[in-house]
Amino acid sequence: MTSTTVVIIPTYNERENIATIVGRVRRATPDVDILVVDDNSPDGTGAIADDLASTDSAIHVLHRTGKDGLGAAYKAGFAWGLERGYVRLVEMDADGSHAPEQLPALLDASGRADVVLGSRWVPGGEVVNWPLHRKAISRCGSAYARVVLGVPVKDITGGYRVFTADALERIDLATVHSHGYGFQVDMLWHAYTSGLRIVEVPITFTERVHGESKMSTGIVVEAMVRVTGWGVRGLPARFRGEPRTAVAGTAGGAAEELN
Ligand SMILES: Nc1nc2c(ncn2[C@@H]2O[C@H](COP(=O)(O)OP(=O)(O)OP(=O)(O)O)[C@@H](O)[C@H]2O)c(=O)[nH]1
Ligand SMILES: [Mg+2]
Repeated sequence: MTSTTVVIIPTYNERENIATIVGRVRRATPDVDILVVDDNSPDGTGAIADDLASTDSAIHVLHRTGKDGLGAAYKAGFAWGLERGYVRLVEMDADGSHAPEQLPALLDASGRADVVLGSRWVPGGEVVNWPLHRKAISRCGSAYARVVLGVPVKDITGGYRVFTADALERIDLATVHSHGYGFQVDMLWHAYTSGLRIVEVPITFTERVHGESKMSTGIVVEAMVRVTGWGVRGLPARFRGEPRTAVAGTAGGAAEELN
């Protein structure tokens, strides 16, 4: 292995997207490896990923036996990457919502942070092709989690992130239990309470064009219930005023201490 960074792309029925996203990552960041984590997609995504890997040694595929949720896929991908000694591990969706062309800015910011969040809701960030109600749900979800958990970041639910290996080792992944949408909030909550330095970098998020969304009301409700539970459990520590570190910044901009 020569690369120190791996982009982990979880897939479930992403046949129409997988080759495009892998190609874009390779072009945007030629020095970075890719791990596709496929949950035995019925549409054959895993076989397409195998074909891509057979002609490019930077591309790897982890096959899992069945659909087990985004969180489980990422945890398996993180374990794979940590075992192999990568120092930066990136989360990216397969559906084109996260532009690989913006990855260099995120990687750049990871030089001064433990966790970099690609953020839709900081100045310079934006969302393309989302109806107003979807923007409202996402912003309200982030705002709710921010207030209930006391985590001072704008985009708590986003899934375009860079973790250092050290950060993942400090987060006890075995204690991150959420499977679905809540996984991203859960990871951030763990990162924050572990005292990790968190930076937000603006991204342009584009709604998927091909394939089906795996978002459901159940996933959103799971996330809300869990967030409320963590918030209640975290209250004593907040009242005691226990210090936590979080840093927010923008691409190229100076990091700003938030608390
Ligand atoms: N391996 C694996 N990947 C999954 C699973 N659920 C979702 N994914 C992948 O995780 C990424 C994000 O899922 P999306 O369906 O795009 O969820 P979303 O971004 O919240 O919703 P939309 O963009 O509206 O579709 C995509 O690459 C999916 O293929 C799963 O159970 N297992
Ligand atoms: Mg998506």
